[in-house]
Amino acid sequence: MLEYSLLYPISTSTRCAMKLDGMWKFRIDFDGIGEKEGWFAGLPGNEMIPVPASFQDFYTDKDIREFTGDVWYETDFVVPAAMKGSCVFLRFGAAAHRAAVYINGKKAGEHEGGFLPFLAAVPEEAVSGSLCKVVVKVNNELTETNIPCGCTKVLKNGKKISKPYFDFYNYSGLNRSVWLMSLPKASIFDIDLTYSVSGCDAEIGYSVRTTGDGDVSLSLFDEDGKKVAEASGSSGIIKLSDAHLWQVRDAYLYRFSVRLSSGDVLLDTYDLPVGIREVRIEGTEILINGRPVYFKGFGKHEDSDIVGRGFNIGVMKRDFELMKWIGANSFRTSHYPYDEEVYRLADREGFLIIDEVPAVGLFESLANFLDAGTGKGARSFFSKPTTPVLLKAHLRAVEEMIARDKNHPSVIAWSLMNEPETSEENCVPYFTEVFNTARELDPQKRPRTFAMEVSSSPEKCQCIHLPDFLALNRYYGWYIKGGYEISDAEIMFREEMDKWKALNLNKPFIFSEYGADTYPAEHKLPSVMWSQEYQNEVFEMLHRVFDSYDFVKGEQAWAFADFQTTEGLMRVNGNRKGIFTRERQPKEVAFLIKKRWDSLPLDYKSEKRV
Ligand code: GCB
Repeated sequence: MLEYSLLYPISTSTRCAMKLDGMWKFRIDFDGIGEKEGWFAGLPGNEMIPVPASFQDFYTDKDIREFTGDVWYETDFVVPAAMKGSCVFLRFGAAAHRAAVYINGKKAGEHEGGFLPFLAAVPEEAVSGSLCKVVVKVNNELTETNIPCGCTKVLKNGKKISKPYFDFYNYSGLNRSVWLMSLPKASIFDIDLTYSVSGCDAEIGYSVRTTGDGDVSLSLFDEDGKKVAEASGSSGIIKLSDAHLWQVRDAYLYRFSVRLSSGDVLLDTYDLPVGIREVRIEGTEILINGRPVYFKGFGKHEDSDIVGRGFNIGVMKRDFELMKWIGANSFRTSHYPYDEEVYRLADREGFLIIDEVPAVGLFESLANFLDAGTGKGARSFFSKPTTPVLLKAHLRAVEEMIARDKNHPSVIAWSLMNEPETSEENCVPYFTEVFNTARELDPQKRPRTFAMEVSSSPEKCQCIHLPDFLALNRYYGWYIKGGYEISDAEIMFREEMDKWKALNLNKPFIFSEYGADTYPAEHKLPSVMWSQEYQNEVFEMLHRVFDSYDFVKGEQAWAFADFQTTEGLMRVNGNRKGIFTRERQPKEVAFLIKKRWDSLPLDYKSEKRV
């Protein structure tokens, strides 16, 4: 159980939440002297930087952009009188990859893992209305004992460099909002919800965990603000006849309002948007409210110009508009859980999310993604002396992700790893523990999966039995037999699919990645690799294969938009497999995909089609 509540920060009559976003003081610890010189009590200099944002792309100096080590942030705040008598916290949406928080010079919290929130308690003496100082030391070094995996190298000139085992730039810093928030001494700590839907009738199972004594009661309001149900007790079942269900791209959100009281005194109250929907897998079908769904969408990144992986609310809005335009209904939060705003908007818009924990780079190779298409053998990642430490960090991230995201109707599955090494038996205990933990922690017992690279083949993968549906990342026509050899790529792809079919797993498959790098300015007749025309050919070929296998129940193209990566021979200022450019404009292939997705019914290929 987590030591603090990860309920999204909101203000109600009993709790306050305010953002501390804006310009913070900033200092890069080039010489590793910050600790010794007591920077935790206040930073030297006057350099300022926006929060939330990655620090890398603001500066013109490459030594800053590539800096690997500690960077320090500082701001002042005052605890408002309204928070007096409450427990006061700072809540960090994310600090990549590890952080230590100091309030008025004293350590107030620390956290490892760069994509999930954590809280630091504001000490009581600071809650007096006087000016407080928060200093945060953020470290961005990659290791094999935390996720995402990578390492740090030292150049001959003594400077450090990050070597990710994954294909996205190691953007870091305070990438998400920082909140000052207060909770009453007796408060609502966590809420679990489960749904069972039968026709128009629904049962909502609830369980509310509190700190301190008090009685729990709750009300359910519809979108018009009308109360449709009430209940009391910390757990129970609400029955709703004629429920308005949350459907794919047709969302409906009730307001679930929880109260904790002692007699007539209201101790705490919390409101949660709730979408009533049931997720089930039956044979090769993925069912939402009993209806088969074919997934259309993307693997994405949180990545944009200037702010890097910093949350950018405007870019988020544009991304949702583009996904609606192209006819998508889903996405995977590759390769880490995204900002909470993304899930809130997906709840509102009716998108399905496969929520991915940041377990990427679990592969004995300095660039896992380069092996992703080649099937190149690799030594196991899961029998090193450091494996138990890695597993602990991985399980903690699973716990934090599920605690944070379990109540979003949009979240319909967990992706527990991206492209791990699976061909040696010693990965099985590791995987089993991760899969079991997710099942145990999720009150809704949502489907679990992991994204499989090509060496996780029908013959070699040792973990096929674990996922509830299979998610394949495949690059036929790009890493495998690209260009004029594309006809061989199609044959090889079909051979692989025939082998999956022969296994008769009776589970749904989705393609969680496929695509081709394309430079938007490049046109060529006849096509060559990297041209717009070639990206179209690859997608036409892949679509033909997807359409030939009924157990394929979805396609999520790689990637939604071009994104920044570590520089190298394989990347032209980033990964160019975007269907949209990094500026969020369509490449040619976007029109081809739109035509297809607009025409595919939601229950495409379902045996239950009427
Ligand atoms: C993959 C990885 C993804 C890469 C992609 C590529 O398999 O999961 O992170 O960006 O391949 O483009 O190589």
